[in-house]
Formats: sequence, structure tokens, C-alpha cells
Amino acid sequence: MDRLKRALRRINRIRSIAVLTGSGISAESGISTFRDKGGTWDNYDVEQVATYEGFSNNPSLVWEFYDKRRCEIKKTSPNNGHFALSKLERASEQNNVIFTLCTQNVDGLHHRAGNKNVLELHGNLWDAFCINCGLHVLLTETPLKTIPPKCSKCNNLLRPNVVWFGEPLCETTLNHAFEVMDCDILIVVGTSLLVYPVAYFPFLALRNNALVIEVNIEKTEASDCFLFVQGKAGETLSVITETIMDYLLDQNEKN
Ligand code: BJW
Ligand code: ZN
Repeated sequence: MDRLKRALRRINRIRSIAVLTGSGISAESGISTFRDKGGTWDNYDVEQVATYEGFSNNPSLVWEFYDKRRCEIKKTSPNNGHFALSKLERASEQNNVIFTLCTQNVDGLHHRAGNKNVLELHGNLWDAFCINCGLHVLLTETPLKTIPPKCSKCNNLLRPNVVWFGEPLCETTLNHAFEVMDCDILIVVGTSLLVYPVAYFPFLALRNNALVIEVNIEKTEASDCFLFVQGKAGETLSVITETIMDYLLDQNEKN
């Protein structure tokens, strides 16, 4: 962690910390990533289950896919990687540092680990909304009694509140995330950085002179642009966050 300590020393004052996570952070909780060997897209056709067109063609197939994932996720728990980030949020709060966690994950594990300031960029699979009247419903029962589930108000189809390919991200959330990338430190964890617009985020942070730390079990195409730390999120993140927390304490004592 000497490289990290040297890089931290170059920051005049840490005012804001941002985190960007992908499915790799939940891998150690037993949840599949998307593009790794044996990942979700090895077993399902993206066009059929993660596009609006696929949903229109066969809503039951899409709901079966999400219901299976909801059942699996319900049985899992946050891991050390998630907990390291909730500890970092608490330490940031205590030291008057702004902390925001942006996640592409829809599993809700960051909330379950105790993080509060979370932007769910690709939605949340415990939430659904009606394609006709827009009514939002929290769907916590697993497995669902009826597939596909219908709207209690107008009896039209409900869809999972997730972002499929070809769909825009929620504008308010996206604009907020752009602002968050104007930070002093960005920690990028467990994402291949292959999906846009999120793949741009670390580069926005770099343009804002942030220190960008990337944690991944293997290099991504962008790793050479960042301070790359190779390892499992559950094992490496706590070392990184403890090092940053030491700096936050030092900084607070000096002021
Ligand atoms: C570990 C680990 C451990 C493993 N520890 N690390 C050509 C060029 C540019 C863009 C496009 C293009 N063609 C199409 C597009 C746009 C498209 C896109 O980006 N496509 C790319 C594939 C090229 N993007 C979109 O369509 C987006 N919308 C959009 O652009 O809207 C524009 C618009 C404007 C106005 C009107 C209309 C449209 C939407 C993207 C939505 C993505 N949705 C999904 C599904 C969400 C719901 C669900 O979960 O079912 O989001 S796809 C999937 O990919 C999911 C993820 O959030 C996302 C990212 O995946 P992630 O998390 O990075 O997973 P992996 O598997 O890729 O990587 C895992 C990583 O973890 C690996 O690096 C491992 O090494 C690592 N790892 N174990 C640490 N223990
Ligand atoms: Zn409705």
C-alpha cells in the first residue's frame, strides 16, 4: 500500500470520496457477475432478458430470470468488501468528508451493509413499476406467486425497475453521479467498465484531478490509467479503506 500512501500524500485536503461498484463486489457473496466465465451472460441471452424488446416479446421469461436472481440474492449477505465501504462512509461523515457510493448493482447489498448515500445507477430488483400507469411497487416476496406480476391499479404489466440495454439511466441520478465524480478520491471496485455511460465515470473523475483507485481481480482495459490494486474486493478493500481512514483522522487533527 506504499503506492497508495504516496498518492494520498499528494492530496492537499480530502473533501469528498466517491465509490463506483460493479458486480465483482458481490461475487464473494455468491452472486454471479455478468461477463466473467460462467457469468450471467453465459447462461442467458442479453437480448431476451435485458432489453425492453425482449420483455415485450416474453414478459414471463424476463420475470422468471429476475425472480430466480431475487431468490438467490435474498439468501445472500453483504461481504467484507461491502462492510469496508459502509465503515468508510461512517468515517467520512465523522470527519466532514462527503461520501457517495455509486453502484451499477441492483442487488441492494450496499444498503444492507449499512451504506446510506447510495446512487443505484441501474436500478434495484426489489422495485417494480407498471408499464402503463407508472405505479411503483416494492416486491419483496420470493418466489413471486404470479408471473408476470400485474399492477394492482390498472392490471397492466409490471416490470422490474432496472435499466436495460438501450434505455437511458434516470436523469436525476445520472446528473447527481456526474457531480459526484468531481471528487478527491474515487474507488472503482469490481466492474469491467465495459458498459456506458458508467464506463466514462472514472475518466470524469481523472479530469477533475481525482485520485482513482481501481480494485479488481484482473486488469480492465482502463487499469493503466488508474492506481490499480489487484485482488478480491473482500480482501483488498478493507486495507485501502483503513489507509484512507488514517488520512482522514490525521487531516482532522491538523485542523
Ligand atoms: C471482481 C471479483 C472480486 C470478479 N473482486 N473484482 C457502443 C459503444 C458505446 C456504448 C454503446 C455501444 N453500443 C451500445 C451502447 C450503449 C450500452 C452499452 O454500454 N453497451 C456496451 C455493452 C457496449 N449502454 C446502454 O444501453 C445503457 N443505456 C444507454 O446508453 O442509454 C443511452 C440512451 C439515451 C437516451 C435514450 C435511450 C438510450 C444502459 C446500460 C444498462 C446495463 N444494464 C445491465 C443490467 C441491469 C439489470 C440487471 O442486473 O439485470 O447492468 S447489463 C450489466 O452490465 C448490468 C451491470 O450493472 C453492467 C456492468 O457490469 P459489471 O458490473 O461491470 O459486471 P462484469 O461482469 O462486466 O464485470 C465484473 C468485474 O468484476 C470483472 O472486471 C471481474 O474481473 C471483477 N471481479 N470478482 C473484485 N471478487
Ligand atoms: Zn398500472
